[in-house]
Amino acid sequence: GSKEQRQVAVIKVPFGLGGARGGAELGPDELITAGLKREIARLGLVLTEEVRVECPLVADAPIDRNRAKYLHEVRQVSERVCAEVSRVVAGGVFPLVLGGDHSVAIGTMAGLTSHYSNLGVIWFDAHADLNTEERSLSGNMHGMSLAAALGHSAFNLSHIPGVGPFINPSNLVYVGLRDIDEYEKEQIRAHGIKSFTMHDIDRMGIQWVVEQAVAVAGKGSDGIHLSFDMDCLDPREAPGVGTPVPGGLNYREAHFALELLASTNRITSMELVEVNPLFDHDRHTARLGVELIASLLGKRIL
Ligand code: 6HN
Ligand code: MN
Ligand code: MN
Ligand code: MN
Repeated sequence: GSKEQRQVAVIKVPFGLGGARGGAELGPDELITAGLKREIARLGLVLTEEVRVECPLVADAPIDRNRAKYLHEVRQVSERVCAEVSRVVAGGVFPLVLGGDHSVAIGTMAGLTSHYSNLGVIWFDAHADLNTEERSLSGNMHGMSLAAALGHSAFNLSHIPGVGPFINPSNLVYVGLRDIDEYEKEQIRAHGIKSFTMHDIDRMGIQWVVEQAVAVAGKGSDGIHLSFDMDCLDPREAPGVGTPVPGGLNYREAHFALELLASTNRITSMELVEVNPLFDHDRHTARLGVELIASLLGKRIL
């Protein structure tokens, strides 16, 4: 509710080993430099703390022949993120997690499930992030976060200390999909995961899509997590991401979506991931990320 949104804790996760190419580990600092704390203050919110989760920058093992690359590192970071998110939520504070590549969402969701018995998840992304170690074509763990959250992959939420139940697929909903692997398509169909692709947004409009998404994620759930992968945006709006896909959300669609979510007062946590300064220009993507977080935290035009 709105009471929980008055206090915000920023949890920075400078981790990039789950991604397709390096640079996502620079995301948290880039978002801070782009003015995130100033925006939080302007909104009249209390920033209770700014935590930096210690993350490995290089792999322990020199080469990773596992199908899940850097599994050891992802697991370590997941445990740390889980502990921080869990502690923040227990204190009644809104957790704002800054990635990092999208594998950090494993730890975020683990921490949230320690508090919420039936967590809804709204996943803004060009990708479905449903691959398993066995079926991933890349081995990159940022494409496996939701498989871990649903319990489909060998490494999953249940391996993280302090975790609660798996995410129920009926309370998971996608917005912005446009690049889905064959195995992921099968999984979406098999589990009946509600998916609003770019086609659906074109057809129905972002307002209708967001209203439907809140209904799905909110049905019978005691909290709704917003996981926001910056590559849901069109690369012309957000070039600084690791895995850009043409044909994404435009500037106003993204803002309007987060303004609508804010107005529901139902979002209980947020993470923003995949800001990659190495592919950006003029800090454009991080600035947009800050603006979008502000919209979710209640910023209005007038
Ligand atoms: N992300 N489906 C592709 C893979 O490698 O599994 C892309 C994953 C992208 C993940 O952007 O968070
Ligand atoms: Mn993603
Ligand atoms: Mn993505
Ligand atoms: Mn620009």
